[in-house]
Amino acid sequence: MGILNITPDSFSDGGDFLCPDHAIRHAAAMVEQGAAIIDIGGESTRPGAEPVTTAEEIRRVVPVIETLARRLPVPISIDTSKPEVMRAAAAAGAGLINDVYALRLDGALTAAAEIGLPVCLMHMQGTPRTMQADPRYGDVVAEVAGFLGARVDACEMAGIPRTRLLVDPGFGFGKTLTHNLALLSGLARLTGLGPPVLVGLSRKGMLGRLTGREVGDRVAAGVAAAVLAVERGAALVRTHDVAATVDALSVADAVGRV
Ligand code: 7PM
Repeated sequence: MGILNITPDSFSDGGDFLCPDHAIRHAAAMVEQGAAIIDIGGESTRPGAEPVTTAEEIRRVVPVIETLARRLPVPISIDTSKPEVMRAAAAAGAGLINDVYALRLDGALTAAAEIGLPVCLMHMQGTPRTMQADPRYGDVVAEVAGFLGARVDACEMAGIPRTRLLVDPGFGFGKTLTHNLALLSGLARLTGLGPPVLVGLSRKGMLGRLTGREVGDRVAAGVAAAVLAVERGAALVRTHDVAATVDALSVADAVGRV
């Protein structure tokens, strides 16, 4: 899954793709490099980020989704938590809803059920503004698995079948480095929930903490993390660095098939 941020403040590619033409070229390049899904976000979810209005988020993403859905041979995912944005994105041709709030905002569960698209449910402790202040868990893997299992059940009750869901531990979303490492190490326990597991590790702070590198120099670290995640059962990898990740996962996949 290649990341396309249409925001002026995204932490690793801030503002680069606000211009629709540039965004479309970048998405097409990621598909050529092997991306199977393009994930479009119009609201930054980095720690401390200020929310954008629904109208502004729709204004940013809808024109890009309309164009990409027509031109690209892969599904377009909409990274949003707002029901109105989910509806507008689906009408524009999106094929997947990626929600860091796991459909917990008012109206999101109903909207997603009505829309009928697949949904990625992500774990987050707290809110993007405050989540990194002092995250705490007893057993982080058990708590994340418990949360995701409960959200899968809530979706089913609302009319979204389990077969339409993905789950994601939400690396960096209300987690210390220790929590993130425990989740990566224990990722296989999430596969027991049933839905495919998606991971997003690309360029994140945990990789910076481990390598001492700035956000633009974390490709190797992110690729290593992606391989470890896939070895532990991840089915999808969300990344800024599609070419390098696809190469590494080709090797991991070949070895996994022996
Ligand atoms: C800190 C944390 C900074 C996260 C930036 C981010 C994910 C996502 C994002 C993820 C799914 C980023 C982000 N991360 N959706 N949206 N999983 N499903 O790295 O890990 O782009 S935002």
